Amino acid sequence: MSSIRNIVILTGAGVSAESGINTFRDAGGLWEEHRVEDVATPEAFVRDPDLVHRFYDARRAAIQEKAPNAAHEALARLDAAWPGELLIVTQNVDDLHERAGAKRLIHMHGEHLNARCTACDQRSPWTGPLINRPGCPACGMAGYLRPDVVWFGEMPYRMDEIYHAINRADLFVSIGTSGAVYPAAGFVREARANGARTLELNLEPSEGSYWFDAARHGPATVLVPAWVE
Ligand code: BJW
Repeated sequence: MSSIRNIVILTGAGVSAESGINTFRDAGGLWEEHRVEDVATPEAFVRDPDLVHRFYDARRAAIQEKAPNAAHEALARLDAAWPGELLIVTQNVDDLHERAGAKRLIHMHGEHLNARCTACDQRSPWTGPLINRPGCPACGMAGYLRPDVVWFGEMPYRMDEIYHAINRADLFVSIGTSGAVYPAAGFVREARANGARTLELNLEPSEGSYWFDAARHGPATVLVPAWVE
């Protein structure tokens, strides 16, 4: 890694799988016979908010019992030790990267532990099951609280910062993501176009595996510590 100074690391559900958090598209990744595309949309929330709240309440409760694994911990060590620029961009809404100690981190698809008001957009900490009636702490009774996550058709968070980092990266590493969801699935091409080396660490070849200079396939708790050390 001697010629490498700036690193961007994209993570997906596969990095948390060995902590016991289900991925979206692997076997068992469906929920109550709904595809994620059918519950993770603004239209689904309008159509059946109780269903969407149950989906997120169940996942939020499950996540709080889980702990970071060796992959999260290895990335946190790299973050602490790396002298150059480094950014972990996670698509995950769990908090396992920060619980492992990662600091240079962006949650591009939001965070389970926040709620957001549909009227004023203010974030507030999640404090319990989100009951589907108005009651935003910031704007009073005008807005409904929704999970502070990015659904299909919505703009992922902090995209300017992410593209800025990708455009400066010497190395782009993708860990535990299927490459099925954009814009994250397009980051590897953006990084390549700007001259970065690209590496995939995933259980199996992802949909975009073709775009990476190198790939290692296996469990994240094995591959990530081996790559970091
Ligand atoms: C392991 C492992 C182990 C397992 N070790 N590995 C047609 C073409 C292109 C784009 C579109 C299109 N039609 C619509 C779009 C846009 C749409 C999109 O991408 N749709 C696709 C279905 C095609 N995207 C959007 O709408 C996004 N917004 C947008 O595009 O805005 C406009 C824009 C334009 C330009 C720039 C910027 C913006 C928003 C997408 C929001 C996604 N939201 C979700 C839900 C978040 C909240 C929640 O958590 O509920 O995000 S959907 C879901 O998928 C979640 C994930 O973050 C995301 C990605 O999933 P991930 O992490 O890859 O998980 P899996 O399950 O798919 O894969 C796990 C992988 O791990 C597998 O490969 C396993 O092998 C591996 N694995 N165990 C290592 N132990």
